[in-house]
Amino acid sequence: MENTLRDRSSDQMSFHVQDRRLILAHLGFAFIAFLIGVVAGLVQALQRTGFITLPSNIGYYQLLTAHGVSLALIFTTFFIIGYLYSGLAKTLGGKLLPSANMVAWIGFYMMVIGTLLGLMMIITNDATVLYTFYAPMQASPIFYIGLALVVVGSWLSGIAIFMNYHHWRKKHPGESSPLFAYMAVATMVLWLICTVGVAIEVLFQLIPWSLGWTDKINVELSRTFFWYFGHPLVYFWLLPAYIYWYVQIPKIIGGKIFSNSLPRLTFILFILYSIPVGFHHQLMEPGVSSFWKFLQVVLTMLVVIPSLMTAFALIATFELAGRSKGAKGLFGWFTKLPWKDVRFVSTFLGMLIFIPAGAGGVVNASFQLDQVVHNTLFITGHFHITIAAAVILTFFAIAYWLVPSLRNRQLTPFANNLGLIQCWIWTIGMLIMSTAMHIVGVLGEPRRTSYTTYNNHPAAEVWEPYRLFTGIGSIILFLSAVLFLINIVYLWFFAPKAESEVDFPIGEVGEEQPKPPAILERWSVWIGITIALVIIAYTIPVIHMAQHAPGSPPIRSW
Ligand code: HAS
Ligand code: CU
Repeated sequence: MENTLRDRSSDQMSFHVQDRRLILAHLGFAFIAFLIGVVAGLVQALQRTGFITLPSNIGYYQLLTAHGVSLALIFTTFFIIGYLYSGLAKTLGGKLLPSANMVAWIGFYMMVIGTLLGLMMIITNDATVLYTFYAPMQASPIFYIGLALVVVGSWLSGIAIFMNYHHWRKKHPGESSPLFAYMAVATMVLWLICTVGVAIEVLFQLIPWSLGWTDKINVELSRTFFWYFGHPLVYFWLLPAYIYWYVQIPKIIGGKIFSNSLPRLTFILFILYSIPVGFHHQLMEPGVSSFWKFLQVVLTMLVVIPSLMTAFALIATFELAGRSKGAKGLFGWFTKLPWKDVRFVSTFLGMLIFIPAGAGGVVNASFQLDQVVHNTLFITGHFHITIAAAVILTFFAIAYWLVPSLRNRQLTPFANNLGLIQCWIWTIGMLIMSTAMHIVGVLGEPRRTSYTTYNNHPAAEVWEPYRLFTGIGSIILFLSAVLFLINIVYLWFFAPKAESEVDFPIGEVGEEQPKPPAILERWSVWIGITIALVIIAYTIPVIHMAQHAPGSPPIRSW
């Protein structure tokens, strides 16, 4: 009986049972990391703003590491990979390749083991090195080995995605691939090229040094390898959100995808320009001549262009959708958007916040302005309104339909309304917290510091009111995170079963749109140009650093 039920329901399911398990495993693990990350985030924020004092056996920097690693590195990676698999299964024929599923599972388990090793070291206070794990602070080798496992596991996920795509293309010669699949492949191409940097840092510098095989580490070189990875990392977070904005939001708002070529070109530009720009995180560092910094600043400004293309394409999509529903006047389309649908509203709030977030990014990237904001809370504010607002609000929106869709349940009006409340609370909390961080950063408050009044120095006294707002914002955010998790538990286990196939919104391209140029699908060309740009932007400064930067012995700063 049980079996027949399962067979019958799996026919109606929107996903094949093997795919469902794989994707749910990724999402489930991501939500656990989210829970750990937001708890650590709240406690750390309350300490930092002076609201509470921590017990002597828990350190501020330890919590900050747990917060950054669980949310920025682990939650994102698992969620993104799960989401990409889901879209691939949907758009490449309804089912993932069984051989690719095998690879995907191996990748999943490697990432899980790596995460557990890393978290264990953070809990035992042997890896209090923050999410950027800068040398010469030295963590336990187990922490770095854990990181290496996560990276290599994610490569297998990339390979699984490429296998599905390759299989589809072989079966459909001459056709251009479905937009979702194309964008998923582009995201993973970016990821595989950029993670080479962190893999070199971890395998050839951090692990041998932490095992005591080498006494010193070339700090400047390690930071360079890190940021070669660290900047495209932020686009690895952003691009899945863009996939949703380009491919799925049009369907949700009852419109059409604006163009079949523009999103592809956007993603190609991200691959080209997001990688040779890591120096914009190192503008204030010695050991890199200003010519190379300037070159990478120019490339950084170029990587802003695909985001501006996205902004205009989205507004056009909204307007066309509104007009097709009879909207009149310059802004009539605005009223035709689905303001009660959490799948749209949460995303739209993210888009709105991304406008000042992007402007802040341009401030950071401007050589001189970065001197004012570097290493201040302005940067912390910047990355909270990018990753922790624009991206995460989109991920909330995705989770709200993807979880019930995978569990064959309904996104009920109750869950939708709870989701609306939750995403608005998140937005308000984030605006309070991040605005305060941006302002107090310009007033000079450093980032990555535990609570201190600097001996009641007058320069620090002006920061007090902003600390209050930061603390209040973080409490509001935590409340929203709890609501999100409650809603996810409801959608996962308790929401009523769906009677028919659950909606997985995939937009259609307008009929009048031409077929995308074939060159956009010639990956070797784009990967080749990317490698050339990387070589131009990095070779000379890296050789210079390898020859001249002094080494440092390990430091335990906590
Ligand atoms: Fe950044 C530091 C520059 C984007 C994340 N960034 C960070 C760090 C993180 C991060 C985590 O140049 C800190 C790392 C650390 O720990 O030290 N960032 C940029 C630039 C962009 C940018 C130029 N960052 C992001 C994104 C992130 C992210 C995205 C995460 C997801 N960032 C920097 C620099 C630093 C930095 C320096 C180092 C600073 C330092 O000193 O340490 C650009 O990509 C931004 C382009 C975006 C736009 C916005 C387009 C708007 C859109 C929305 C459209 C809205 C619609 C709604 C459709 C140009 C697409 C409209 C509706 C209506 C009705 C109007
Ligand atoms: Cu960057």
